[in-house]
Amino acid sequence: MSASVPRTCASPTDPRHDWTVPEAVALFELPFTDLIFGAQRVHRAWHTPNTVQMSTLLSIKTGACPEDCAYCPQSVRYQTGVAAEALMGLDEVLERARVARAAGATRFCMGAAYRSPKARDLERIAQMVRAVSALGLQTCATLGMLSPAQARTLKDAGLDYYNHNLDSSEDFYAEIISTRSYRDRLETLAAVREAGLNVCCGGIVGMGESRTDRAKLLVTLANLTQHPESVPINQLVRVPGTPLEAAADVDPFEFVRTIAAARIMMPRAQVRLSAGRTAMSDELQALAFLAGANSIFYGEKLLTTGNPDVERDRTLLARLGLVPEGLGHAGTAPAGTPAHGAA
Ligand code: SAM
Ligand code: DTB
Ligand code: SF4
Repeated sequence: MSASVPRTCASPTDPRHDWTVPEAVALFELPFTDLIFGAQRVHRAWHTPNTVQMSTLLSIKTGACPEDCAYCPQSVRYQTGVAAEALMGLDEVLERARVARAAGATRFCMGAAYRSPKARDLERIAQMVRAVSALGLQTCATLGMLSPAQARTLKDAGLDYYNHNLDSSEDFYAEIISTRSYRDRLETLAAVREAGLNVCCGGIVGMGESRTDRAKLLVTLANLTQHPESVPINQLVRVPGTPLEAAADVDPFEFVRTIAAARIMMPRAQVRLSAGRTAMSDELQALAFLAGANSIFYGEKLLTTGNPDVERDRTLLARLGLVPEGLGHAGTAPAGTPAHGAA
């Protein structure tokens, strides 16, 4: 590995949890090819190369959210044209899950525009989790803040992953959300972990945050007692009507650097090239895979905004020789295990 990429593991099987902000910033500051090379080395030591995990999203409860997240089209405070919809019925959710499975997704992620779920809704969502799980799909939910008891209810229903993003550094967070704190988010993550669920937690690039904010977000994630199993890196989708509708472009290479730093700092995680792909060229997405992304959101829609259509993604993966997880592959390393002495 390039001498300038720091060690990534405490031992050959245990990733580091003692990252400092200067170390993370130093990763971002590496010459681009050194950073990508370092990320690719880590990626190949811990994961089967050329395999991409595919998650399909479904908004099961849309809009009218009381929170004020400045990026979000679903906040009741912004005029974004998103029509509010009540919690979806079980049959429709199942139908959408079947379509996702037939298209090749292995994980189905149900998102709800809640600050936190009410007891009655959580019971209905637990039923959805049971039913989607019975289709043989991995299940994920993102429903806002959870208490420890709510997290256990979802675990008991068979939920595999819970998504709850930190979004940015603690410092920058206060500029984009006022209705709940960073600490609230960390408490939900702790409840999710405590319940035995896999953690899906990442952030958004392009909200006006600095490189240091991006580095600090990754340090917070990488220094959790256990790294998130899944780390979505979203590029802001600028939705008209939200406070961030005119946020400045971020250098695409900075987005790729964020993916590479996440890969190096959390070697075992699935790093997801998440929202924002409709605005990205095929070449930029290829760079993100080269930087260690090994997961995508798959299907025409994210929650309320667009995503590349299935055919386009299949073509892109085929052009790059990337194979959807679950369809067999050419590589050798089992996921999450260092294959040849990651250092
Ligand atoms: N309401 C729940 C919550 O906020 O925890 C779950 C749904 S919320 C839409 C899930 C995540 O989507 C947010 O934390 C944020 O990271 C991401 N997101 C929302 N709007 C976005 C946008 N315009 N661009 C990129 N990511 C976005
Ligand atoms: C995540 O990190 N990104 C997804 C998922 N987790 C829930 C959501 C992206 C939402 C983009 C805006 C929208 O479609 O409403
Ligand atoms: Fe509500 Fe989640 Fe959107 Fe924030 S990100 S406004 S909590 S739906």
